Amino acid sequence: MSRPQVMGIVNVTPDSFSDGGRLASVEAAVTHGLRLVEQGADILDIGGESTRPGAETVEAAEEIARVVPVIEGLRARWAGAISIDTMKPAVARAAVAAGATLWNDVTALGFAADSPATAAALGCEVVLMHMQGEPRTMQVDPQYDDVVAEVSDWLVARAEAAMAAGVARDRIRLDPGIGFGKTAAHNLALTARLDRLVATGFPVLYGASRKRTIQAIDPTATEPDDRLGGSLALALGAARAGASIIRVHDVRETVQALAVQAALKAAAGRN
Ligand code: PMM
Repeated sequence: MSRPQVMGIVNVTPDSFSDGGRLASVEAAVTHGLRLVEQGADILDIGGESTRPGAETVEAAEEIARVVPVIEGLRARWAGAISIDTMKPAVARAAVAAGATLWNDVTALGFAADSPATAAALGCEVVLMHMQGEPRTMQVDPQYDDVVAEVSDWLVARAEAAMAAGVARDRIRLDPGIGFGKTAAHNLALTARLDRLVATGFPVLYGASRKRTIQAIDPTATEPDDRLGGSLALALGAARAGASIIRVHDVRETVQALAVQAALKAAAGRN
């Protein structure tokens, strides 16, 4: 029974450098990634710059120093798909040279003028994500007339721009960007009507793991760690709508929930 692919999140950001220095944090990130693979992750997403609301930006050289040793460490021990979560072409180039196979760009190849040409030259898979505004200020007052149509139309236009620059159609995945310049109502509408994005024909990536939208529904879930139940509910909804990749922190629980949903669907089909 088919289920969406599960992308496990491996963050390599400064808080993980607090003690032991960079080498210890590289080892910790590689160990964490391999644990996610054991738990059933199909793809590992390596990120060296936080894109959380209010986050500050990082220089390319620093980002490369954070992510490349982790990608090399994983590549030496695992043959599966490795994704680099970056908006910078220089970081994407270094990551692909180290063994990454997918460029996950929250700016949909819009951050740098040479992003689309870089993606074309690298020939890797590319995730084009929708964001309104930029991480530092995107949650101030997001506005849409019809969020579902606007996000879908914008992403298809970005896909066309990428193809015009030479990116092959079958390399492109689209992502509505849950939490990126959106209210909780916007995020719920995008999730409930994810079928609309799936209908574009591009594989869809969906990521709502531990995000604040869950707290808007359950006000007691003030910490990211409190949001597992909501994360699973959103992942299952996205899978039912036809998402191809689900990006999560809690791989084991998500793989299990998706497997149970797929088994229920199969059982319903037999009766
Ligand atoms: N969310 C975050 C970071 N990168 N990439 C994609 N494609 N889609 C997302 O929804 C996404 C992303 C922020 O979440 P985190 O800080 O919990 O990783």
